[in-house]
Amino acid sequence: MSQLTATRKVAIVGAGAVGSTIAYACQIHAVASTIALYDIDFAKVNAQVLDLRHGSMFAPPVTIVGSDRVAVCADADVVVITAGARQRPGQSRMALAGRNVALCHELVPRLLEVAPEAILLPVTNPVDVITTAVLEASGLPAHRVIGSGTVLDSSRLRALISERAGVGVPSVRAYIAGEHGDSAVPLWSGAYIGSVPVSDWVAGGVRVFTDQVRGDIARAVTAAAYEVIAGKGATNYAIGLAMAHLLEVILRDQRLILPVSSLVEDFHGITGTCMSLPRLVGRAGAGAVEPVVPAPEEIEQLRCSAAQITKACRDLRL
Ligand code: 6V0
Repeated sequence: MSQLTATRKVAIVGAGAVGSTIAYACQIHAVASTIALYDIDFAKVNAQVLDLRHGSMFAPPVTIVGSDRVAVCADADVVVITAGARQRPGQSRMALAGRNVALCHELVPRLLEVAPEAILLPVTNPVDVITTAVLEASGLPAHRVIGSGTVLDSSRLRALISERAGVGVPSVRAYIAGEHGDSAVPLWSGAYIGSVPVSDWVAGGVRVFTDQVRGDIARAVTAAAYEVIAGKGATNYAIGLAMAHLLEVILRDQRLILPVSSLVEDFHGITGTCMSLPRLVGRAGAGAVEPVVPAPEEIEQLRCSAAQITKACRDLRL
C-alpha cells in the first residue's frame, strides 16, 4: 500500500447492493486504508462488514468498519452516498427523486458534522438531481460535490464500441455526457479508437460505426440499467468498480478527465445545472470542464438533457 493510501479514509453511506460492492472494489484495489460503512440497518451493515473482513487474507491490508451510527464516517476524506430507494424493474431513475432528495437533506448536515473536510460523492439516483440536493444541503463549494454522473454509462459505451471494433477497451476513448438517465448524450464527435475517430473506423474496407450502429449502441447504453435490474434487481458490479476508480483518482490526485456530475456554469448556454461533462478530477475535487466543442446536434441534446434535470429540480424546489 502506498504512503498516500495509508492515510486515507473512505466512508460509504448505504450498505446495500451498491455501497457494499463499492466497499469490496475499494478493498481489493486498496483505494484507502480505512473503509467505513454506515447504514440505518444495523444487521445489514454488520453482516456486510463481517463478510468483507472474512476475505482479508486474500486482499491488501485495509481496515473495514461499519455502524448504524454516523460517527463511523468521522474524518473521512471522501463520503460516498448510496443510501436511498433504488429502481424497481421498469421504473425510471427520476421516479426516485422526491424520496431520495428528502433523505439527502436530512443526511448531509449530519455527515458534514463528523467529516467536515470530506469531498461528497453522491451515487444515489437520480444522481444529477441528488448532486444538486447535496450541493444545496451542504453549502459546500461546487468542486467538493462530485456526482458519479455518467462515469458508468461511459464505461458501458466504451465496452460496446470495443466489442464492435474488436479493440481492447483501454484503446477506446468516448464519453456519455448530460443526465445519468434517459436523456444521456453520447459525444460521438469526440470518440476515438486509438487515434481514429470512431465514425471513421473501418473493418474490411467498410465503416463499422454507421448512424444505425451508433444509434443502436446509444440505445443499448440507456437501456443497460433497465436490463440488469430486470434480471437481478440491482446493478452493482460495474458501479462498484467505477466508483473505486473515481475514488482512486481523487485520493491519489491522478488528475484524470472523467464525466462526473457537477455544477455546470456557462457551457454552450447551459448554466446552473448539475450534470456530467468531461472534467478534470483530482484531490481538489471536480475541476474545469475539458475545453471540448461538441457537434451542434450534441450541444442541442445536452441542452435538452440539462432542461430535464433542471425541471426535475424545480419540481422539487431545488
Ligand atoms: P439498496 O440495496 O436498497 O441499498 C440502499 C441502502 O440504503 C439500504 O441498505 C438502506 O438501509 C440504506 N439507507 C436508507 N436510508 C438510509 C439513511 N438515511 N442512512 C443510511 N443508510 C440508509 O439499494 P442499491 O444499493 O441497489 O442502490 C442505492 C442507490 O444507488 C439507488 O438510488 C440506486 O438507484 C443508485 N444507483 C446509482 C448508480 C449510478 O450510476 N449513479 C448505479 C447503480 C445504482
